[in-house]
Amino acid sequence: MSSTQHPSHPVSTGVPSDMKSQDLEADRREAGEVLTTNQGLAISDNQNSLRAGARGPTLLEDFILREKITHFDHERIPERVVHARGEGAHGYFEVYEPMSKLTRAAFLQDPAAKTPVFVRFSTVAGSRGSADTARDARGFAVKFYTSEGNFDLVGNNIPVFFIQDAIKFPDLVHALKPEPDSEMPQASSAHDTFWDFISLMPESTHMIMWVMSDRAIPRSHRMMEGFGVHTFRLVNAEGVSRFVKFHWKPVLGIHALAWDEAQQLAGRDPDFHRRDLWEAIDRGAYPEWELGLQVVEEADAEKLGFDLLDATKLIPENLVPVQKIGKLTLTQNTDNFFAETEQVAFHPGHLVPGIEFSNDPLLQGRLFSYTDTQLSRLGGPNFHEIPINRPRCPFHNNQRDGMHRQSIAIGRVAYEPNSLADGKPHEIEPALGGFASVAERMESPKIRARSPSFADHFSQARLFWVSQSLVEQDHIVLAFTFELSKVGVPAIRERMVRTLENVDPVLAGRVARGLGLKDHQATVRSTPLPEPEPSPQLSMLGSGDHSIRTRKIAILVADGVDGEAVERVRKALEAAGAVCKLVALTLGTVTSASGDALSVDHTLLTTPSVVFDAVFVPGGSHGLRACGDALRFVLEAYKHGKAIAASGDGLELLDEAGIPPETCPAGVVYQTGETLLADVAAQFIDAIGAHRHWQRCSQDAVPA
Ligand code: HDE
Repeated sequence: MSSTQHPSHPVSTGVPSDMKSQDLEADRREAGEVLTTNQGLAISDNQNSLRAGARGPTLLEDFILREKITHFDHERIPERVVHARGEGAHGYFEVYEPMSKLTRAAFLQDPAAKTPVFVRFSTVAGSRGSADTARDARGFAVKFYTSEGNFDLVGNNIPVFFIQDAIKFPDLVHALKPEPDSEMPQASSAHDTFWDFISLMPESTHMIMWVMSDRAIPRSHRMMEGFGVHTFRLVNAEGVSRFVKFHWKPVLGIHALAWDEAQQLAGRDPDFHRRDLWEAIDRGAYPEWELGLQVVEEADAEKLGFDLLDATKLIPENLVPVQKIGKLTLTQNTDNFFAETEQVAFHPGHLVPGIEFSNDPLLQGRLFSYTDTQLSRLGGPNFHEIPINRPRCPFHNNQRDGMHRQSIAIGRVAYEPNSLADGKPHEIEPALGGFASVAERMESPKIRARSPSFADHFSQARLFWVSQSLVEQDHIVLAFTFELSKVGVPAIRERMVRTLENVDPVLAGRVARGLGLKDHQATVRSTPLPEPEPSPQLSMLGSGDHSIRTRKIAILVADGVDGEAVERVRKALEAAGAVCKLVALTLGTVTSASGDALSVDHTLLTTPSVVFDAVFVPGGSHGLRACGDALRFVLEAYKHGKAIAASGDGLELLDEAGIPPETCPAGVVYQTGETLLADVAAQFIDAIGAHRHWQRCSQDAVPA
């Protein structure tokens, strides 16, 4: 089979050929016809081990049994110590314009070129099998297979980090992970050790504001931003170096789940984000992000008012705008999760000429950690030969041997300088493509100390708070209240509320009330808190173009349903790019009022409202009114702020669920006597485009 004919990689989709995928072709294995051992011996009986008599003991001689069981016994490798839960996909990156003014990186020069990428999204705290929708930062790691070697942009969906120095990372992670005596709780920061650490580490305040915001419960990985977090450098061919922050901007906008929805999804569909990405790519709705840069001239770095080397700080976009320079498109799911997603090894030190580090002490520590961790995770120093990690460009050096070496290095020369191999492989000067570090002048004492420019821990936490809409602030208050209510030690709860006083007294007061801290007094300050200019880009509200592309809509149906309403509304939604699914009491078909058979996609038994973005209840489906699952379906959709539409007597189901039309709730569309189905569809599309009608979510009285 030729490389372009692999069954899961059709060439007819209009997708440009993915060169990394072609590179992997030699490693793909079809199932084959005859079952053999790993040595190629054909197997005649895969049902019975070799025994001394049918009821006797198994013989040690049974090499077929031993090979099979031994391999099975060693199928697992250590999961990632952080970011264990994740999913990956292939795609490509295109730059819009040559970026030679800023960088000599070859993959950022040619708008006609497509650089293959592999991307892995992850949560941080949970184990490999944990639920996708935990409240957590998300990893956003991109491997670019460039002509000059692999470049890895190993970022998160939050632009800042908890700590300023890598030496605190093991402490942070030990506090966050399940507590070591009980191994509880799984994939959750809502426990004593985490908040003990956070409340004792003021530098974590900015990041914790982000983690308590809806950024930490994305609707989809396709709808979240990515950030390189640290300050990097771009270096051009003249050797001019500038500071840069990397951003990924999702074309579909930035959207979040409701917290109650996220918790339910953890049980109803723990693979929610993985499934969402897989299905979108599978049906050709390729996820896209634009790569953005914030560039700061070295001479201007001091004028920012904070230290660019401090990973707890971001550059507000109203101070330095993000220039979009290219687009990432994911086009292909993996063939094999283990071979690709589990074995991919990212490293912030995988660089190409023209991109460099800064002295951020967090980044500097990461440069050590990522190779080191692969040694225990992937079993030795040859993990770069694993197909998913192998650069696409040639690579030659004199490293030899080690566990699991695949390549067969030819010849007797494995050293440099040499004359026996004509001096090859040899160095190459920077002008011809060799990597050379920026010659930064260093004259400093050897010292263990934090720069005084890292001392302000609250200004940007406050900037984040004041930049949020009221609804987003409400969600932050609720998240703090939720998490701290799960903390058993009162002193930790109180200490955290005191930390929040430094961000905003109203925030601290509301959380204190939520925690039942009746004696809480606002801190008396000699100087008032600063009043930063809000930075609109820090708010998620209003993000995106109100498009409903790729949104999942449930249409609740039962026998007798108004088939015309189903088809007209479905057509309009699908024309706008949404995905519609018919949900009924059982699988099979339902019969419409006019006698047509409509195919059911899901049942109310298996598929709750939390896996959808909106719900349409056409008239005629009377059988649903007596069904508790159907009532719960619409009530939950209502509680979670989702768009709901009803046509004909479909509104009776809503009424039955306690959603009365006369209150005209936001985002609920009813067909009244005069409204045409086309108008219902148009209003419904508008309501879905608003993503969530958050004002409804605060109605605690709704029992869903
Ligand atoms: Fe990581 N991090 N990290 N990290 N990180 C890992 O590397 C580490 C940090 C990030 O999908 C590990 O291969 C240290 C910041 C992502 O495979 C490990 C420090 C950011 C991923 C590691 C940090 C990240 C990791 C575990 C503080 C955002 C998943 C497995 C100095 C910019 C990559 C692995 C994937 C994974 C160490 C802080 C992002 C142990 C020591 C800041 C997206 O090497």
